Amino acid sequence: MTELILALDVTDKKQALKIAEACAPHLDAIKLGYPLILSSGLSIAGELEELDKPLIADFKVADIPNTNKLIAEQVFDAGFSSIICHGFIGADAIRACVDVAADYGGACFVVAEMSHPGATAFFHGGTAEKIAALAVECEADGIIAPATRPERVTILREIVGRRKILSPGVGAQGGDASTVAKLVDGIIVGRAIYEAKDPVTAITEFSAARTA
Ligand code: FNU
Repeated sequence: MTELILALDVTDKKQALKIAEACAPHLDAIKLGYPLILSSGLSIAGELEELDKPLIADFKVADIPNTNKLIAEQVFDAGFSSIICHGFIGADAIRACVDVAADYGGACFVVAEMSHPGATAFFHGGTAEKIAALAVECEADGIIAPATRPERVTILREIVGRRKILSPGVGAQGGDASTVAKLVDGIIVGRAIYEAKDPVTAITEFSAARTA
């Protein structure tokens, strides 16, 4: 079954914890990024750990190898089980994240192609394909590929084989859950769940779309 991952980009800490608690039983993982961590601090990961769901740190790490290593260590020490890094940074800088993830028994996902409209300016023309190949070469656990472009996910799948593909862009960005769920290992959904009147009902719909 394709995993369902909540992007918890809620900047009010209380509200974030409330939504996470209500949604957790229906989720496979929770992804945290700059919006929540900058507003609430990295220690929010420790509080969310109580929900017993894997936590993915979406920092899209994109620095030199040593800095990436230091960032990744902070992330895994805080209780995350996965980290997302950019791919255009090259093999040595990706490997820094992959190695720290492996040391902690965690996972590293590499952004191969982003989901927003402007992403096509740089990721198309062979770049996303090169990054996906690099992710495999660096033994990353998987890639991030856009739910907004299922045809691109199919192309990237040919490159990464059985490595995981996690796909954001479902719902608010226009990606269709049931189309993408057939192509990837995990769909990432943010606003369509946390901005819904009833997030749990919204999750149930996304959950059903995975098997439709
Ligand atoms: P929602 N995200 C994304 N596209 O949307 N990490 C990417 O290419 C990517 C991401 C994240 O639109 C985005 O930052 F690499 O509200 C947000 O946290 O459903 C989530 O995926 C999508 O949120």
